[in-house]
Amino acid sequence: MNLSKFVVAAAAMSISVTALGAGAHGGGHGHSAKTGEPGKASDASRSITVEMYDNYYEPEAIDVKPGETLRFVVENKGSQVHEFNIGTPAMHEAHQKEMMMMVEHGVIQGGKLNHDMMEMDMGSGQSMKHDDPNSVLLEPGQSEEVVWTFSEQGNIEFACNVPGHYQSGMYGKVNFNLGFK
Ligand SMILES: [Cu+2]
Repeated sequence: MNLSKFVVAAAAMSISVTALGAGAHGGGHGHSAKTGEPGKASDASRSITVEMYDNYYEPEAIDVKPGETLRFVVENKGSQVHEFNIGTPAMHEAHQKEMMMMVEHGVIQGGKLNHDMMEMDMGSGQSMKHDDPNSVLLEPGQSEEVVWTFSEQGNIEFACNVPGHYQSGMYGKVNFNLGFK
């Protein structure tokens, strides 16, 4: 293989690895230090119901004590597929590109998820499964739980990264509040 072919192949490969890795975005990525880590329901100090609509959350913000474990009961009350994802703004931005790919591949179709497509092997064991512990992706009417142990501080938002939703305001602030009980 001559050099220019190699460069093209390498470039193509790095794009697909990024994109597919994104689709599977197998948990962690070492982001956990910034936002926290998956928690155990038995450690949760509170349970918070988060309702998702088109395109906003109720409540619009959450107060947490530094290091607190919360159990979120996430309900999609909208007519579109929505996500509840705990992360930094930069993580959400990166995840929006992955979700765009899920739309382009027909994994997310407005108010429906193509579960067969999500399971499909995209090569090298990668799939478009959406199974990170810091997020749930729900069809209208679905409800799922997320248990998360928050870090001590940080710039953290819960957000929906379905294309266009974050931009139309579907995110909320996690406020670290020492005095919060
Ligand atoms: Cu949404």
